[in-house]
Amino acid sequence: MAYASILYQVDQGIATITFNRPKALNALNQALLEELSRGLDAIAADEDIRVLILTGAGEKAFVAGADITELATFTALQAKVFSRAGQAIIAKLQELPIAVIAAVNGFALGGGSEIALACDFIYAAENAKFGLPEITLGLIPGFGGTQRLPRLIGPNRAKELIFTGKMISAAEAAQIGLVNKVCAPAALMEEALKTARDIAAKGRVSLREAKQAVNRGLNTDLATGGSIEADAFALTLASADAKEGTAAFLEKRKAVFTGKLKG
Ligand code: CO8
Repeated sequence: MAYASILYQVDQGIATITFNRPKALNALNQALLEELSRGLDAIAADEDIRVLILTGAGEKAFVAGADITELATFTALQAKVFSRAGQAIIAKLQELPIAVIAAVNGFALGGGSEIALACDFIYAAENAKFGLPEITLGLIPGFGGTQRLPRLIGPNRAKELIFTGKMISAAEAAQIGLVNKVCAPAALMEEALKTARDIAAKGRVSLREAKQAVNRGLNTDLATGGSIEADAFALTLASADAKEGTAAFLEKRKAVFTGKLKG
């Protein structure tokens, strides 16, 4: 399957999608979003993939937002279609039953921040910059930023960023809980890969269920969340990986997870 605006690689259960329009700071146009959607479908269909890492080509940007050149030509209806399509693709990213790490290697602005926000967690290079600058264009975030950012960092901090459109550094982003780890630019991918390898060695079923329990629980009350967790716990207990994990502990050996759905 050919891609032009992204690079798609899979190695030992770890997929990497690299946004690849470095001359436009990897800005999101319709063609790139369509390729991202196809890449996510390919990942969802491959049972061997346990982790996805998203990053940007070049040294300057993860994604500098929606492509403003294209955006400026849209009618209101086209903008709505583009926004809904982007939201659907970002929801697909968030709901992948595997771990998704954003390795933010430079500007993550507007739609770029919104993609990073839909990942399970973010590692950032020291030179990374985050922001939702849409208000400086007379717009508002359209790919879920007004919803995911307040859930992650709280409404007051989110409103300050959305109302001012200002950019924050990787260090500030780590301080407010937007970023898990800040790395030297040259070490970013290796740090993301190290964590990806650690996660990829775990059971596929327990990874999927843990992710779903966190994500679904966040959208409900604590009691309902507890019930979601108990169902997911029971399901994992019945899995081949749980049999292997508990047996390996009792036999004092390292578990080898297969991710099998039966047996
Ligand atoms: N779209 C298109 N081209 C871009 C974008 C972009 N978002 N960002 C950068 N570029 C291009 C520049 O035009 C420039 O091209 P050229 O070399 O041909 O002139 C090239 O990339 C390099 O950029 P700069 O020369 O500007 O580089 P600087 O280092 O001086 O500045 C910045 C870097 C600060 C990142 C600056 O480029 C910038 O402010 N970019 C725009 C950031 C922005 O406002 N992003 C938000 C866009 S809106 C959005 O994301 C909404 C998402 C939801 C959409 C909902 C749909 C309706």
